[in-house]
Amino acid sequence: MKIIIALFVILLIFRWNKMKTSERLIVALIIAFLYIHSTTIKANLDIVPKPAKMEVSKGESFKIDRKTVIVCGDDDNTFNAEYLQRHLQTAFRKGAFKIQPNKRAGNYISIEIVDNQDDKESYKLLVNHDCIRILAGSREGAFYGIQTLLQMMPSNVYARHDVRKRDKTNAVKVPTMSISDSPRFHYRGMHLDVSRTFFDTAFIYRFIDALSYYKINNFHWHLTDDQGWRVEIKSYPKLTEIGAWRGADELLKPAYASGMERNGGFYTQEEIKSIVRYASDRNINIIPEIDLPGHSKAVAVSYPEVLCKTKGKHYSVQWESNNVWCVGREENYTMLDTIIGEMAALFPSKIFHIGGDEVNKDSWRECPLCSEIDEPQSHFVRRLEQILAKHGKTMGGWDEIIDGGELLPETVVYAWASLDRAMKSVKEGHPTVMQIAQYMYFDMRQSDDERGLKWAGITSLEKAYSFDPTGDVNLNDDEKKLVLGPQGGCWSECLGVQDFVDYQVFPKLLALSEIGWCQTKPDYGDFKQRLFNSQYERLDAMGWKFRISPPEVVYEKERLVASAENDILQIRYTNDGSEPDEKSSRYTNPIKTNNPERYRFATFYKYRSSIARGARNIETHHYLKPPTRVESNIPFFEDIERLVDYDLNTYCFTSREIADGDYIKFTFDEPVECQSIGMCTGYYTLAVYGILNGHIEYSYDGEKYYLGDRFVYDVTDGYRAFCYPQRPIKSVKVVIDGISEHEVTGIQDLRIE
Ligand code: TNX
Repeated sequence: MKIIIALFVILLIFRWNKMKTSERLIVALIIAFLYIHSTTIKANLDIVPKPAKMEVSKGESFKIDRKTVIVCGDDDNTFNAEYLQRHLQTAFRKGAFKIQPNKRAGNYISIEIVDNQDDKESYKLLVNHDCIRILAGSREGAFYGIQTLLQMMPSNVYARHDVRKRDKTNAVKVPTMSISDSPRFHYRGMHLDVSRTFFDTAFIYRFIDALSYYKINNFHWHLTDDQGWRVEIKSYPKLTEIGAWRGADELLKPAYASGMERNGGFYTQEEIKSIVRYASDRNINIIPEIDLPGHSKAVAVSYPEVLCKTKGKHYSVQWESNNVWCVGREENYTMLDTIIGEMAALFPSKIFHIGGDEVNKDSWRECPLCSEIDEPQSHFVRRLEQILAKHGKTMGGWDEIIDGGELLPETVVYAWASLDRAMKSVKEGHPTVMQIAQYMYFDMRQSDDERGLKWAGITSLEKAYSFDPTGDVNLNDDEKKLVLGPQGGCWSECLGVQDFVDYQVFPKLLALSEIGWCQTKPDYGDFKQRLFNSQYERLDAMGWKFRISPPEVVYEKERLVASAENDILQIRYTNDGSEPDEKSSRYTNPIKTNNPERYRFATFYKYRSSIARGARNIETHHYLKPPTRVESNIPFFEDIERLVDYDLNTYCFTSREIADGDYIKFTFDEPVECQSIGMCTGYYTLAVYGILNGHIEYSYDGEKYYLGDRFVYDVTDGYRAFCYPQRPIKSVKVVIDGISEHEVTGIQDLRIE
C-alpha cells in the first residue's frame, strides 16, 4: 500500500500544475482514502489458546476505530474495562476508548455480565456490524473474553514501551463472528524457581502479564531452595539477611555461575502483597512454595540449628551437603508455624506448597532425634499438613509426599518425576497437578546441541505440545477428575545467563496454554501455523527474547543443505567459523564445499537469530588423543583415568570442595604439537559445576611451567581455560587458586587441537 501511495505522489508531482481544480480535489480525496486504509488492518484470527468454538461469517465486519467506546456498567468489571482501554490505547493512534456505563447506538465494545450456567471462566464474544459484545457470568470469564479480543488486535496492544505514532493503527476490521469458549482444565499452572536465579519484581510482573495473556491462572512461585531464600519473614530476618545472598564473602557460596560478587535478592512482604493483588486482578492465583525439608541450604546457613546434629556430610542429588531440616526437633515446627503463618497472610491461595522433594535421609538415620521416628519424611509432611490446616491452607507438595504414609485426601500432589508417579498419586485419591518433567519441564534442552538440562530427556516444543494430562495416563473416568490440570516447570539452575529464561519459556508457554485450555487440542501443525502467523510478533511486542528454532543442516554429496522450520525464518551463514548475524550471507540453495566444518548457520526472525549450528554429521573440532598420564591431589568419585580416555562423555567429579593449591597434572608420553589446549569444566555441554578460580599452566619439558589463561565463564562450556603453546608440549596443569563454586566440581578431558 505504501508503495502505491509513493508512486501516486511521484505521478502527482509531475502532473499537478496541469490539473484542473476539480481533478485536484478528486486526487486529494483518493489520497485521504488510501491513507486511512493504509492504517486499517484486519483482525488476527490466529488466536492462542484457540477458542473452543469460533464461527466467522463472511462479508460483514465491525471496525474498531478512534470513536469506539467501551461500555461497562458493572462495578466488578471496572478493572477489566480499564485494562481493555489501556491495551487498546497502546496500539491505536487516536482512540481514547472512553468507558461509559450505558450502551449507545453503535460503535462500542461492551462487557456484559449475564446469567451464565456454565463455569465462571467461560465467555462469549459476539461481533456484529456495529459492536462487539463480551458476555460472561463473572469477571473471570469477561477477562478471558478481553484476552481473546486483544489477540485479534495489532501486536502493539502488548507493547511495554511507548509505541511510535507511525507504528500505531487507525482502525481494525473485525469480521462478524461468534466465539463461545471455556477451558478444559480449571487449573492451568506455570511454575518458576526464583531461588537458583533471582528474578526481580519487574520480571515477575512481566511474567504474570504473559501468563494472563495466554489464560494461565496459577503461578507456582518456588520461593526457596538451596541457593536462596526469597521471601521476607519478619520473625526470622536472617533468612533473607543471610540466606538470600550468594558470593565469595557470603555464607552461601557462589553456585551455578553466580560469580564471586554478592548476588541474590528477595521480595519484601509489601512487594509480595502488590504482586499478589496484580495477579489476582488478572485471574492468577499465586501458590507460594517453600521447599522443605530438603533443598534447605539457604536456611541451614542462616539458622544452622534446624539441622540434625550429625557429623558426616550428606549430599543431595544436586551435591548440596547437609541441607535437610531435622524432623525430630520440636522447635523446628514452631519456627515453621511462624513462617507459614506470616506467608499465609500474604497469599490468599488455598494451596500452599511445601516442596518435599529429593531429600537425602541419611542425616535422619544418624540423628538421635530423627532415628526414633517411623517414616520421618511422612511424619514431617503430616505435621506440616496440620500446621497448614491451622492457617486455613491445603497442602501442595512434590510427588515424594505420597511415600511412606497416609495424607489428608485433599492434599494436592504435584507429579513431576514420571507419569507413573502421577498415576500413583491419582490412584491414592489425591488431586494431582501434572508437571511431568518429560513434557512439562521448560528447563530441559530443546534439541541435543542446545543449552539446558537433559535428565528428563530432550523436551522440544512438539514434545511439550503432545502432552495430554489425562490421556497419557491410564485412568478411569472418575480418576481423571482428580487430574487438576497441567503445569509448566521452570527450574532456574541454568537460567542465570542473560535472557535464557525467555528462551526456555517462550514460545513453550503457548503450548502449555493450549494443553490446559483447549477442549480439543488442535494438531501441532495448526498450532505452529498460528505461532508463525501471529504469535511470534506478539511475543516480540511483549519484549520476550523467545527461542527461534535453529536450522537443520546436513552435509551430503559435498553439499551443505540447510532448512528452517518455516518460511518466515531466514537462514544466514558464515564460512569462517564465526556466528552469523543479520548481515551474513543469506542461504537460498545448497552450498557446494569441501570444507563443511567452517560453515555456521542460523535462522533469523526479524533482527533476532537462533543459536548457530554446523552440519549435524560433521565434526567441527578434530581433537588430538595422545597417550597421557594424569595425577592430582584431589580425590574424585570416578576413576581419574576417565580424564585421559579422550571421550568427552566420561569425565570426573571431585569428591570434595576444591581449594587454593589443588591441581590436576597431565603429562603426555611424547611431546604434542598443537595450537591450543583447553580445559572445560562442569557437566559436559552444561555450564554448571565448573572451576571458578583457577588457571592453566603448560610446560615444554615437564619442569618449567608457563602461565596460560585463567578460567572464565562461557555459557556453553562452563568455566574454561586455554593455553596456546609455541612448541611441542610435554605437560599441562590445571591449578586451582581460590574458592570453588559448588561442593563438587566436574573436570573434563583436555581438548587438544
Ligand atoms: C528436580 S523437580 C528438582 C529440582 C531441580 C530440577 C531440575 C523437583 C521437584 N526437584 O530441584 O531444579 O529437577 O530439572
